[in-house]
Amino acid sequence: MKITRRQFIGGTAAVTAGAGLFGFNMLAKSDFVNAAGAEAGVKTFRNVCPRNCYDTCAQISFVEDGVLKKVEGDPKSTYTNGKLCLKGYNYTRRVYSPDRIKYPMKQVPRGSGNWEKITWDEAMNTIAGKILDLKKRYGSTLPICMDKYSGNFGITHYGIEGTMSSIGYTTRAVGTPCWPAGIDSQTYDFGTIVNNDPEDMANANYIILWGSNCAWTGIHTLPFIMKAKERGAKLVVIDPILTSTASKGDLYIQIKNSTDGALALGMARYILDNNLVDWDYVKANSIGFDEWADYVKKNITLDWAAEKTGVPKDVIIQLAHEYATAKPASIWVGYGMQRHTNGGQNVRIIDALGVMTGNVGKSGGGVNYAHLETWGFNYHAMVMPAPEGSVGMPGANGTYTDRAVNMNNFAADVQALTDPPVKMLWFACRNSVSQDPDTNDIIKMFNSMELVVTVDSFFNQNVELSDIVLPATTHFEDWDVMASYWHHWVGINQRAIEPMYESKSDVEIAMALSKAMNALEPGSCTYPTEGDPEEWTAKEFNDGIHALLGISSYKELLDGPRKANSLTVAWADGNFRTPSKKIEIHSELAAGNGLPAIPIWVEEMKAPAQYPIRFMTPHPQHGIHSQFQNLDWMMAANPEPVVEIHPELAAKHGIAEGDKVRIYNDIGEVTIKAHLTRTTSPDVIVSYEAWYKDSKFNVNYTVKAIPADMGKQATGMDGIAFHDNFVAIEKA
Ligand SMILES: Nc1nc2c(c(=O)[nH]1)N[C@H]1C(S)=C(S)[C@@H](COP(=O)(O)OP(=O)(O)OC[C@H]3O[C@@H](n4cnc5c(=O)[nH]c(N)nc54)[C@H](O)[C@@H]3O)O[C@H]1N2
Ligand SMILES: Nc1nc2c(c(=O)[nH]1)N[C@H]1C(S)=C(S)[C@@H](COP(=O)(O)OP(=O)(O)OC[C@H]3O[C@@H](n4cnc5c(=O)[nH]c(N)nc54)[C@H](O)[C@@H]3O)O[C@H]1N2
Ligand code: SF4
Ligand SMILES: [Mo]
Repeated sequence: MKITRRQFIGGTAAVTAGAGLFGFNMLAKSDFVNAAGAEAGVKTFRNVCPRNCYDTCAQISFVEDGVLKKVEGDPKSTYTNGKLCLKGYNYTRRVYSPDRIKYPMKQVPRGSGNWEKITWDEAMNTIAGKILDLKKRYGSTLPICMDKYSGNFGITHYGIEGTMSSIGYTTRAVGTPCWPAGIDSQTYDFGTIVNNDPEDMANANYIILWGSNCAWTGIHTLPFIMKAKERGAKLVVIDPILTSTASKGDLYIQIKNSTDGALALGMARYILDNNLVDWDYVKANSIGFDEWADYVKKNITLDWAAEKTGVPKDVIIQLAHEYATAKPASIWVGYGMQRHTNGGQNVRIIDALGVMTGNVGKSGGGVNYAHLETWGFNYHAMVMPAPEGSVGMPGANGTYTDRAVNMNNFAADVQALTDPPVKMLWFACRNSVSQDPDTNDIIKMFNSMELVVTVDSFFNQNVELSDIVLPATTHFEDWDVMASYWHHWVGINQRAIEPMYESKSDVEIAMALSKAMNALEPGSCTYPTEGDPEEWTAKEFNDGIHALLGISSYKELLDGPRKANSLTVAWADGNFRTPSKKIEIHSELAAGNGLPAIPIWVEEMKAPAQYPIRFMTPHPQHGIHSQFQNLDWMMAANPEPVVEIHPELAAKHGIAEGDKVRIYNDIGEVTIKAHLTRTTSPDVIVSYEAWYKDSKFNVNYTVKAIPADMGKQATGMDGIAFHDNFVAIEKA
C-alpha cells in the first residue's frame, strides 16, 4: 500500500490506512524511529492538536513515504488516553483536502471570486510595499491592523503578533470571545484562574456541569466523570438546552438563560439556613463572607430563585443539600453560561458556593474553569522590537505602544478609528466573517480597506473577502509546542510531513515578509529572515517550563508529553493571588472597576418586545468553529445546518419539520431549516455556529456585539454576550 505525495490528492487516496492497521503496542518510542511491530516504512511522530479546544490532544501520526496515513491519540497522555474526537480522526482528510489553499493567490477585485495564483515573491512584495506606503502616508504603521485568534494555539504561532511588532506599532484586536467574563470572576475571587486536574474529577462524589457541553466541546474529561459515577457520584447538568452532555446526567436542570446566579443564590440561602457552611474553611481562607451572607439572608428567597430560574423550589433544595453534603463536590463552569451581560457576576456567585461548602482546594472538588499555569514559555517568536524610529500611540515616558481594538466589537471599533484610520487588515488563525458578531458590519469594514491579507489553509468566508491569501501549513507540517487551558499536559509537535504545496507556517511567513520589507527599505522590519522551524520551537523553552515538566530539554518531549504534576489540586496550598492573599468574596478590585464588590444578583437582559425569541448559537459537534465541518467526511455526517425549535413555538408560527425559517432582527437575518425538538424551551431557538462548505449559512448575521459584564481586568476587553441574542422568526 503505497501512496505518493501528489499535488492534488482528493478522493480516498490519502486515507486508506484503516483502524487497527497499526497497533498501540508500537507506540512506545517515536523519535523518528520505527517502533517494533510497525509496518516496514511507517514512521511515527509526536503531534499535538493545536485547536482552541479544552483537550489539546497528544497525538501520534503515522507516516509512510512522506504521506500522513493515520492519526491516533497518544496513550502516553493519561488525559488523551489514546483517543481522539471525530475531528481528530479526520485529520488525514483535512491535510489532504482538495480544498486546501495551495499557493499564494490574489483576488481582483476583492469578493469577485476571480482568484489568480501568484508567487510568494509577488505576494510578499505587494504586502511589504503596501505596509511601507501606509507608513509613509500616515507617519506610522497604525493603519495596519492584525486580527489573530484561535485557529492554532501553538506557542510559536504567537509569531503572528511578532510579525506585527517587527514592523512597528500597529493596531491589534485585543481580548477573547471564549472566556473573559469568567476569567475576571475568578481573578476577583481567587486572584487568577486555576482548575483541578480534570483527571481528578474521578475523585468527586458529586459533579455539576454548569453551562458546559463537554460531551461535544471537551470529550476527554467525560471518562473521568464516568469513573466518578461508577464510584457512586451523582452528575448534575445545568443548561437551557438538553444537550448530549445533559443526557448523561442523573439530574438535568433546564435553567432559563442568564439566571445561574439566581439559582446559586437560592442554593446559598438554603445552605446558610440549614447551617451547612464549612465555617472553618470560610474563616481561614476568605474575606467578606459575612457581608455576603447578610445580603443573601436579607434579599434572597427560594421562591424568588425558583421564579427567576424556572427551576422548581424542591429541585433547588435538593441540589443545594446534595452539593453541600456530598463532599468532595466538583463544579465545572463552562464558557457557555458566562456569554451573558451578567455572566461574570453569575460565575462569582458560583465561586462563592464552592467556598462556603469548603470544596475549593480539595481533590475531587473545586470550581473549575480554566488555567494558564503551563503557559510560561518565552514567547520568543512573539517578542520583537519595533524598528528604530517607529511611532505609535503615545505611551509612558515618551514611549509608544500599539493601538488596541476590541476583538469582541471588531467591525465597529475598526471603522470608528480615524487618526489614523485602519487601511490594511492581516488575518491569521482567524475567520472574522464567520465568527465575529454582526456579519453585515464586518463586511462593511472589509469594504473600507485598501488591502486585506488572510493567512489560512482553507477558502473560508474570510478569504472570500480578501485581496491576498497565503497558504498556511497544518500542524503535521510544522514544529511547535502546545499547552492546554484545561488539563496539565504539555506536548511537542514534530514536523511529520513536509509542508504541502507551497504552504508556510506563520513564522516562516513572518521571515519571508521581513526579507521583502528589508529589501525594499533596509531596517524596516526586525523579524529574523532565517530560522529553522525546530529551532524556533526550542527557543520557547526555559528553566521554569523544564522544572514544571521534569525535563531538561524539549527533546525529552519527543518521548511523549509531560504533565505538570505539581498542579493537581488547585488552591490546595491556600496561597490565593488576590491583593489580600485570601479568597475575596468582597473584592475591592471589582468595586474599583464599577462592579458589585460582592456576588449579588445582577438582572439578566430581557428580550425586546419586537424580538421575543432568544437565538442561541453555541459550539458545534462536528467542527470547531469554522474548522472541520467543511470537510467532505463531515459534510457526509452532518450535511446541513438546522435550527432547533420547540414544537409549541413552531406551531405558533405555522412551522413544520424541515421548513425553512427566516430568523431576523434589526441588524440582519439568516434562513435555516427547522428541526422540531423538545430539547429546547419554547422561548429559545438554537443553531450551532459553523462554516459549511459552499454555504452562506452564518448565525452571526443576527448576533450583536453586546458586551458581557467582565473581562477587561485580565484580558484587556470585556467578553461578549453571544447568548443574549434576540430575534423574531417566520416561515420562509
Ligand atoms: N455566534 C457565535 N459566534 C461565535 C461563538 C459562539 O458561541 N457563537 N464562539 C466564539 C468563540 S468562543 C471563538 S473561540 C471564536 C473562534 O473564532 P476563530 O478564532 O476565527 O476560530 P476558527 O474558526 O477555529 O479558526 C479560524 C481560522 O484559522 C485557520 N487556521 C488554523 N490553523 C492555522 C494556522 O496554523 N495558521 C493560520 N494562519 N491559520 C490557521 C482555520 O483554517 C480557520 O479558518 O468564535 C466565536 N464566535
Ligand atoms: N466540538 C467543539 N469543541 C469545542 C469548540 C467547538 O466549536 N466545537 N469550541 C472550543 C472553544 S473555542 C470554546 S470557547 C469551548 C466552549 O465550550 P463550552 O463552554 O462547553 O461550549 P458552549 O457551546 O459555548 O456552551 C456550553 C453550554 O452552555 C450553555 N449555556 C448557554 N447559556 C447558558 C446559561 O445562561 N446558563 C447555563 N447554565 N448554560 C448556558 C449552552 O446551551 C451550551 O450547551 O469549547 C471548545 N471546544
Ligand atoms: S479537537 Fe479537541 S478533542 Fe478533537 S483531537 Fe483536537 S484537541 Fe482533541
Ligand atoms: Mo472559544
